Amino acid sequence: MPSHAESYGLFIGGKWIEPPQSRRFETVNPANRETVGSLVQGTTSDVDQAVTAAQQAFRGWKETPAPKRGEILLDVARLMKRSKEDLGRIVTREMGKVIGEALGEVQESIDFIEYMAGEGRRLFGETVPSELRSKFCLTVRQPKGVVVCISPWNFPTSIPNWKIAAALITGNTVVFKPASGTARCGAEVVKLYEAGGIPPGVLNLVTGSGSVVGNALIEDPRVRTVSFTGGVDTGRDVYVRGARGLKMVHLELGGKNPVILMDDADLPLALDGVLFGAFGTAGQRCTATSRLIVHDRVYDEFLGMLTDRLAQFPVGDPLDPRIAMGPVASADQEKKILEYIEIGKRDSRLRLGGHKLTGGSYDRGYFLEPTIFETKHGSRISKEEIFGPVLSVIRVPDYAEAVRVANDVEYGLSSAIYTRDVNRAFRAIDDLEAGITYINAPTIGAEVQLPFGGVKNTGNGGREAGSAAIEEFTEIKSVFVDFSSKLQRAQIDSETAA
Ligand code: UN1
Repeated sequence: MPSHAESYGLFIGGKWIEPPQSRRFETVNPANRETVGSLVQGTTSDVDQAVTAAQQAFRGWKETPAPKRGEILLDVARLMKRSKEDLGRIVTREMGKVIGEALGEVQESIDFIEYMAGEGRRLFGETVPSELRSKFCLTVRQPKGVVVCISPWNFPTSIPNWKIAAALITGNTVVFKPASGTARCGAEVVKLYEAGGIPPGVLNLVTGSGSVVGNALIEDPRVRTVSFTGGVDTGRDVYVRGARGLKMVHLELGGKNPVILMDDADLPLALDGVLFGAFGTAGQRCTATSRLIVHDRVYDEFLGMLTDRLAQFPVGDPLDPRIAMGPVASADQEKKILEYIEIGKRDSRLRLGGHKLTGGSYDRGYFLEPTIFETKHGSRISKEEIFGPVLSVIRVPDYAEAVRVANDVEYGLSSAIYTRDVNRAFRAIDDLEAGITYINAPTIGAEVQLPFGGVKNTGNGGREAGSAAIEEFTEIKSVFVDFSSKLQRAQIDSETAA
């Protein structure tokens, strides 16, 4: 797996192909603007071929026993372990997150693929009693068919794997479209599945724009399920397009994740958590801590601790293991975050940071200062997703107000509370409107064996990862086996059956 700029075709029907007259696009390292990958700008005809290949491969893959499908996934995981360092470096070079986090992300991919391989020997259904004698009732899980996976740039290997491994173990075939900005990572993931022995057509890759490739995939009538992670506006559009075809559309969208810091919290512990939650991945996680809701009694002390530590927060080359925060992922990201910083300056108090970093090697990339605003609940920066290293700090008088503020946003992905009061911690599990709640830990860092997703505008009610991943990609069939050798009519004969 070389680390210089590399060129990829599309992967359709088990072959890497270069469509005639195809145009290409390049991905760029946000730390220094070097070219990282060259990929095909897919067209609607490429989409058509990929869906055809996936459809043709479906029956064979569905009929492959699930434990055998799991063995292939285990081989993919084994290969990924072997190339973890190389893949991690590509993640860092293409996306900009620091190398430790990139390796963590690749590990998350490996963990999930292994977890799903094990599912090949479970895929549990239910057995349920019948109201009639000599009758047996059960459910079985069946694949949906051709599944489309559209993934974002912020977790360019693990989010694709959350989708692909779950879709494959359950017997679906896949067409995968990675975010264009990190499409090389997507292609590298597909290469590992190819090397692990995935049969032709079972996993296909079409790179290119959302407006051409993404929309054509979502609208193809042969596709029954779309799994999408990305921004809320795009997600809404994906949902509407899918709805026209009555498709199952799985959405993982934004967040405005709060950490509540109570007056009895372990402040040094919370400090480490808030720094990691807010500035890890330069704040570009759906789960990033973007609001810190602090009890009045510890507000000044904690803000002092936070700004002291951030004054020595190393921002720079993300391949250097001493660096805590790399660049933001692209010029577009930088522009949007700087716009939010300007919005914040109008109605909030800029406490730290707020600038683009310049001089020396900073000039080659998209480096921003970690930024802290003191704001009031209701300001735009306190409510809108910024997706960058910008933390809004809000002072509250008590727990009740902290929860009110935490919940009064359109999203509900992750949430956290720091407190030593066990009753309050359990109360918060009940009170916080979010798909994920952490007690005495930051809002980021979900583990793969638990469901992942959120409430309100974070999605449309589904979850991925954990046991929920199986729900996402299967249809449930209810089966009634009558071994009485006579007609037994449910609801009518149940009283008299013998
Ligand atoms: C995301 O930000 O879209 O919980 C996914 C976490 C990671 C996954 C984040 N395991 O922060």
